[in-house]
Amino acid sequence: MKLIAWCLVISAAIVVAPSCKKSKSAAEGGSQSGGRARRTLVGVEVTSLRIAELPRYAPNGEKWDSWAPGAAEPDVYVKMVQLENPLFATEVIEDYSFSEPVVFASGIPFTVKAFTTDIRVEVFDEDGITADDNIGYFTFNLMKYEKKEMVTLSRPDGTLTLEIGLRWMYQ
Ligand SMILES: [Ca+2]
Ligand SMILES: [Ca+2]
Repeated sequence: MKLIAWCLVISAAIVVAPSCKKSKSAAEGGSQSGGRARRTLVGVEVTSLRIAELPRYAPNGEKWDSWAPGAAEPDVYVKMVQLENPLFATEVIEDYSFSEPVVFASGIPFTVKAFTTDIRVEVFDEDGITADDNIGYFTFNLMKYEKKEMVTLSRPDGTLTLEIGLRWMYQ
């Protein structure tokens, strides 16, 4: 009985061995032919830009344009800067009413090519006569958000929140 059992094991091993070898070489071949270069990130498209929260009052407690009777609300725009070079600027939304989020459309979408470089995003109230009021800013790096569709930048106290929609472009 023992001898027969061994024979069975050996013959099974002979049957299995070539098939093992075959499947292994097939797997190797598969990894070679399927070894296309990994997709490389070539750019990040900003697909949307909006301000969900904006402080109603300047640091002095007054409205942003308290000097302008009848038009005391801010004239909002956003600038993006990389290494002190302008990357993008939105249109100005005049006398923002605070009734709904600020949604920018002009020039959007646009592509960020230097996506590993920090971006400073600044929110302003345009004034014209005097220097524009800097409402607030954030510095961030896109690579911290890789593959995410939205970056939300928010002050700890929640008074200023920016939402930036993203599309990741691979080649
Ligand atoms: Ca102002
Ligand atoms: Ca203004």
